[in-house]
Amino acid sequence: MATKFSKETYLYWYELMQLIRQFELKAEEMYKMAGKIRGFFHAYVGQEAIAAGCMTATGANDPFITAYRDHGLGLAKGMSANSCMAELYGKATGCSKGKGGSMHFFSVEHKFFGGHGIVGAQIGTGAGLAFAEKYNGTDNVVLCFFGDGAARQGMLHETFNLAMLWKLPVIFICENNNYAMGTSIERTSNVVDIYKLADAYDMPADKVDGMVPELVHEHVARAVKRAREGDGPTLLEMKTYRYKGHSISDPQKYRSKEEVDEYKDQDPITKVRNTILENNFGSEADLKAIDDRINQVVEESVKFAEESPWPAEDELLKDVYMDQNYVFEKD
Ligand SMILES: Cc1ncc(C[n+]2csc(CCOP(=O)(O)OP(=O)(O)O)c2C)c(N)n1
Repeated sequence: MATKFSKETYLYWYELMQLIRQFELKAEEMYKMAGKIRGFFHAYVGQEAIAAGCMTATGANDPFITAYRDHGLGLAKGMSANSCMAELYGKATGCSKGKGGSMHFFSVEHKFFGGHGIVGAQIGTGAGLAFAEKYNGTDNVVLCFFGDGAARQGMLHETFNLAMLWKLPVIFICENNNYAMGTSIERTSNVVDIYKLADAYDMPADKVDGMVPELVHEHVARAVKRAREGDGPTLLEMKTYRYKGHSISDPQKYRSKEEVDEYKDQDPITKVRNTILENNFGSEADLKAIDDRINQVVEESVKFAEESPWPAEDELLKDVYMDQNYVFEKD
């Protein structure tokens, strides 16, 4: 069967998705079994096809911004596994100097603008990044990711309105994994097709199978073209699923094992792997070589994190925003 995408694209997708998956599984192990990582931890496992398709449809200069489920997109943008694992460990060599942790990956160099803990806040900030790109006369397009839960925040509506009015170069990507913590999408609104929210602002929108990197790429590429041509934003609702709980401490009583298995049957890594083999884009041995390489990168990141120093004491208040005229401050 002929494919629309090249051998190189499939091999890139496979390697990136494996990197994200193996990084997350290793980090979870270091959290749960070894007790090396503390605090919040939200895994991207299951959602990798979105990162893969978005990467091949954009360029290195196109900024990404997301919520706290940020490990996968940070790695996709090219942040090193070392700097990401060290951040989870809270070490000085982490991408946020060990002071952000899981929810606050950040790298200006890689155009990855976080990592945000306030649900929906990054929707407005993402439009702000797009405003800056337009103001500076670049042709960069911002990819602004948020969950189905965040779609219920008022911030989305104010942002959609201004982004359309000002034709900002931004693509709003709702990673609809069906749950906001333990609350299913049906329990949050009568409108369960999130892409329809764009109608109120005349914003082009579409629903995409987020388990299929080919479809993610095609839709994002189309939206990127529109944005680069000055035609403004697009909303893409990507239907996906997280195999793990909302966070590492989620007992997952709100869903059945059968439901999780249903999505695991559509696993994008397995599907891309099969496409590579069926089209002779690579052999079993080639794929094993990729798996081994990823394994080495991830193991090395653990070693790097373990051997890295803790942040120095004088780092404690550096880069921390403090309002000097804080009204409630007592002296
Ligand atoms: C403003 C705000 N309200 C509530 C929370 C608590 N909270 C953290 S994650 C979350 C669920 C968000 O779900 P969704 O946007 O679908 O993202 P997902 O976790 O599925 O990626 C909530 C309510 C928060 N962090 N910020």
